Amino acid sequence: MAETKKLLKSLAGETQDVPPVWLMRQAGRYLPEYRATRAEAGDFLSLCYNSELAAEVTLQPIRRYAFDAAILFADILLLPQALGADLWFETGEGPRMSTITGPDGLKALKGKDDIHDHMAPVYETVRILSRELPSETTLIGFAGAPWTVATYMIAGRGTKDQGPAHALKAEDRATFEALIELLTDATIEYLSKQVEAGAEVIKIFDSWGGSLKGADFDKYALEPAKKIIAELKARHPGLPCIAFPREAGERYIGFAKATGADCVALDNSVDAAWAAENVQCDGCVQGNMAPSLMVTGGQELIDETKRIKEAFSKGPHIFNLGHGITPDADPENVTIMLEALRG
Ligand code: 1CP
Repeated sequence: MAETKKLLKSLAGETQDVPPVWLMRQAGRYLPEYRATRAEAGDFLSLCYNSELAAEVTLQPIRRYAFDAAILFADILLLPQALGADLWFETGEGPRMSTITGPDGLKALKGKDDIHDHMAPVYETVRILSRELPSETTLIGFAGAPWTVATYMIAGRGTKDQGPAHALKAEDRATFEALIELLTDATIEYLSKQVEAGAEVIKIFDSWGGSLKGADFDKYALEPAKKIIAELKARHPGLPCIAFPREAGERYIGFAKATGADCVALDNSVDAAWAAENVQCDGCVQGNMAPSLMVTGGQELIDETKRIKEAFSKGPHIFNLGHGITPDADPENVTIMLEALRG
């Protein structure tokens, strides 16, 4: 069947004069209406598990900007919580979790099929969204990639260099690999339920994928993505999948083919002209404007929007940032970017 939604057309390999557009973290603190709903919910995790309010914040940027896609409002760290890890957010600092430092921590976790009661509110958010979104808007479900989620479970927090996860990999490879395997299998079950609830596309966020090198990148970034995508496509034929191995650099080359992804999301450390030649040659790419331009704006924002659109104009492209929009972004700059892109 020919796709009618703009985002699905690009994912099916179509080149469009004006690419579809959405922004990572498009529902977030830069929007006053998000801050109001978050205050109503109480805190960030309560917002994630309140289906009505999570759907509301997912819809806010669609109403304001008519983006071509909505991304489910949730977080990659809900999955470890569903597996039994403690999770809380320190105000102004970010996530904190119980840590997995050896076989005992791993044994204390639940099994891959034991997550669904905990995740029921997230699936309900997806069902609400698939009813309420405009007919031209595509609904994206997501999860963190096993490696990225593992870095938080092992360190108990966000880290600059993923040191604790690299250390466990070096010192207790059996525990490390068992954790990656559990997360891979649980992610398949989690995403499969999102699709059953109405997600039309799934995205796998490997935000720390770039810190894996050589054979480790193949084993812990590429192979898990390949397994997740293959199993999801077996269960849901034709399901489009976006992979985001952030800061993979040269390893972006061939990543879509090797994993079966329909699209790779590019971070803003790679040049658009280079990526058009070396990555887009295999199919759809997403990205890759620097999030800082949404803070600084001006003529540079307009020029850079047009440059990226032009660089990717000869193949399928989804316009996006190279990473999430930041809380200090000016909502007016999003409008300026959309005008530069859509004309
Ligand atoms: O309101 C707030 O104060 C919380 C800020 C926030 C938001 C808006 C967090 C905490 N998570 C989210 C939502 C979120 N997270 C979405 C929703 C959809 C969207 O609008 O894009 C998604 C897809 C994520 C994914 C996510 N969470 C990633 C992968 C993408 C990325 O940004 O690299 C990661 C690494 C996280 C962990 C996380 N959650 C929140 C924070 C501050 C962090 C980063 C922690 C760190 O390492 O410093």
